[in-house]
Amino acid sequence: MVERAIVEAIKDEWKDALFTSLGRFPEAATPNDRYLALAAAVRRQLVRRWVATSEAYYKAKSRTVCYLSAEFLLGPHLGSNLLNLGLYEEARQAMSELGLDLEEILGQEEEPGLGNGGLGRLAACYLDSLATLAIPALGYGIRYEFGIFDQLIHDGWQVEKTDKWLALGNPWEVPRPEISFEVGLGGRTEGYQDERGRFRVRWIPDRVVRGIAYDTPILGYRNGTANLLRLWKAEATESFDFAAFNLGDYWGAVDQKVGSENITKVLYPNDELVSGRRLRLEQQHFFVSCALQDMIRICRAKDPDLSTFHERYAVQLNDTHPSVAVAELMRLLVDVHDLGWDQAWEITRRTFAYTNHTLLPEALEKWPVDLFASVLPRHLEIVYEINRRFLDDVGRRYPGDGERAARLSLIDEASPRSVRMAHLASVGSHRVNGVAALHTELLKSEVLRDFHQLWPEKFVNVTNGVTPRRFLVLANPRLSALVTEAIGDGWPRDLEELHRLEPLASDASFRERWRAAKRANKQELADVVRARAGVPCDPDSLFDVQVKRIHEYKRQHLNVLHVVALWQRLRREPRAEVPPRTVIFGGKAAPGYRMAKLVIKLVHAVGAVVNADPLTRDRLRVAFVPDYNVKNCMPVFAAAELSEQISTAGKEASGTGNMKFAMNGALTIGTLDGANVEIREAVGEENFFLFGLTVDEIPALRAGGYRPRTLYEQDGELRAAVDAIADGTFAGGDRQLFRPIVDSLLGDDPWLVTADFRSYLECQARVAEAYRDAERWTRMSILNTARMGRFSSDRSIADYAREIWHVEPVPIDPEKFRRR
Ligand code: F58
Repeated sequence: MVERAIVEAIKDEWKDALFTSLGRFPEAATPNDRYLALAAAVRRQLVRRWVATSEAYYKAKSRTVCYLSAEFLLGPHLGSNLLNLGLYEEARQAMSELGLDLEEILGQEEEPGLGNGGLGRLAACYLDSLATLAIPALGYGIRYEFGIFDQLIHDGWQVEKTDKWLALGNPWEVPRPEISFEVGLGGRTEGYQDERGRFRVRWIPDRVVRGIAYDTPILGYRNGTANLLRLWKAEATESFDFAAFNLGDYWGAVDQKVGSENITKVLYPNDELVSGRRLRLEQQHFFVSCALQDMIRICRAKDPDLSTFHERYAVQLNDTHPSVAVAELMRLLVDVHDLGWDQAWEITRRTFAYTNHTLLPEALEKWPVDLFASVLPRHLEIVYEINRRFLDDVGRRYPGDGERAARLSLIDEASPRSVRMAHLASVGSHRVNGVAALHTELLKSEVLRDFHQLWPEKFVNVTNGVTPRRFLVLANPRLSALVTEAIGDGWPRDLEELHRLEPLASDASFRERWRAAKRANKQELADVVRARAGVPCDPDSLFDVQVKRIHEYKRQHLNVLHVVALWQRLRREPRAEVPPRTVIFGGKAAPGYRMAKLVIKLVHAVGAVVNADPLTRDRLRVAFVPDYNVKNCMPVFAAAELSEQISTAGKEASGTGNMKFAMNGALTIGTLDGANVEIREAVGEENFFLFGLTVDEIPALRAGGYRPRTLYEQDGELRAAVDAIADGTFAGGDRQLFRPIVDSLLGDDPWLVTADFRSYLECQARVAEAYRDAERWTRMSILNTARMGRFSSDRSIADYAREIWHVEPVPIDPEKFRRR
């Protein structure tokens, strides 16, 4: 039911904004003006909640969660703000009465792509849930001028284009030039005696940059809460260095300004590879220092005494990227605010908690000591002092065990010596968590084993979750409407209510409607695929989807091998009873990751041949949808029927795409990896397609002298598929192009693609068999959605709040934010 008065108000506010803030009359408005005008109307409602929330938090004196993350992959704001305000339908109506189309206006928004993938998107889901659970919280991060690159495809190859998300203005942020802090870089330290005769250290940086706060309100779901995401932009302390300017060195003067602003220019586009770049360390220190100085400012505004800092703040480190915070808080407390080391250390440890997101060794951050010293000389001294005290404790616990001490040390002594950021984060935090049950177990038994032996009580698991508001309500309006009709409208805030759909899985007419919703979604995606990938596809075929960053451990190439094998089988056995399939890929490759880029090329190359084959084109299609991002993923989750979660066991920390698919009623084909394990438990093993080696089986395989070539020789289908890739079938006869992929499959096979091929192929056959029975498939699909309630990020945040942060909600009085 749309409320008439609200529709009128939105229309008035839209016209008013168009006129007063944009200086346009409706007929002259560009698409961007129309979007900005609606955003302005929505913003008024947002601000009302924002003020009510700040006031409530100010009075409540409750503990505040600070989520420190180098990435927040937010996605477009307008749609989710309308949804959270409960104004979506009213806005649609208002726009339509103005002769405009809401969906078109929503499409105009450039998303803030301030993250690479799962980790950044998780941070965004957590902000959504923190606000929805009315938990006082601030997100702190970096306002990158250029976010994750846009992906273009030229001749099957990825080409990167800079993401100019700010070019047309950003109506959601509020610059706060009065909230700004200086951040030092480089230079040296010196000792001195303070007025009380104590030895102190001061840092004399050789560069100082200024961080300016930019605030974006983050709404809770229809509860009046608006928390804050505070992103920092780097500026020069003085626009011009006047000394240099006056000496006639104009370039020198401007250079310094440009150098400072570079710090927040661009997001590093690597997903799992960490490269030790100076600018990246500067970025990390920059935002962390601004955030901590900001917390101290707020804390001291009420009470100059910092001894209860940890009672006022719970600071979560989203991976090690912000972990220099451990040293920076020590520096601020000891050097600047004059606390003793022991007291400062107690506060620091009780403030921080650390989330690990990876098991891949190449993704564990380590900074060469020389580089660290040249950017953060004082912090290095502090790290050494933390380490000295820590290793003393270790020595007392394990006398004479030098090897253990070397393994635990914050410093890796292997050349070049480096600072192990995961160790700094673990020592400086009171809790360390993994992001899925299996991942946490592997952290305890492998990556952080020695720390777990030292402090078993420090380790907890918090399985990831995703926000159902964006990934179900907004992404899949058809299914959402059906669910609401069946079980009422409480489920977006309490996703466990989806369980009430279970009995409906055996209701034939409900199944029929469920299928109809999915079918309409598939038609919509088919249109997108045709428009954006140039591939027509049959909406009645099985939509088999793998979208995520392109990475060898995620094994898109295993999926491609199946496509090739299926194609060859269809050619061999034209009468084979297998349902038609459309295999859809999407995802970005890190610009420097050659293998990943080659996999993208391979998908296109196989697609070009398969889609053109008159013998098979009605039964198999392959498409790569370019520029996968938060905006583009929505129709994909809504339409998918089969979700590919096929990483090598033990490599995917959790995965969150797996959750988005299953919530939307896709069935998963997956390995026992990351959160797949828990998803399978939740939805029931009979509703999940499992294949592949398990974490426990892999060492035995390797120890037994695993030879991929033997499998290749013995398995005819594997051989034929690999041969086709090798012999130029998909490369116009070129045998060199895909050689690196073939060599990897038959050489070391580091990701066990060859090893898992047979099991995957058989599992895909079971998928095909199940799909032929539409009623059975639909039943499984409904049960998947019904049982995914625990993968809401609301549950994850409730876990963090209870087990790690010890924070309580501060709900907002509805009287304070009602319209008008
Ligand atoms: C991802 N990590 C994990 N890292 O791979 C995924 O399993 C998990 O579900 C997700 O985190 C959330 O916990 C990830 O996305 C990055 O993108 C980093 C960016 C900065 C450089 C290092 C990797």
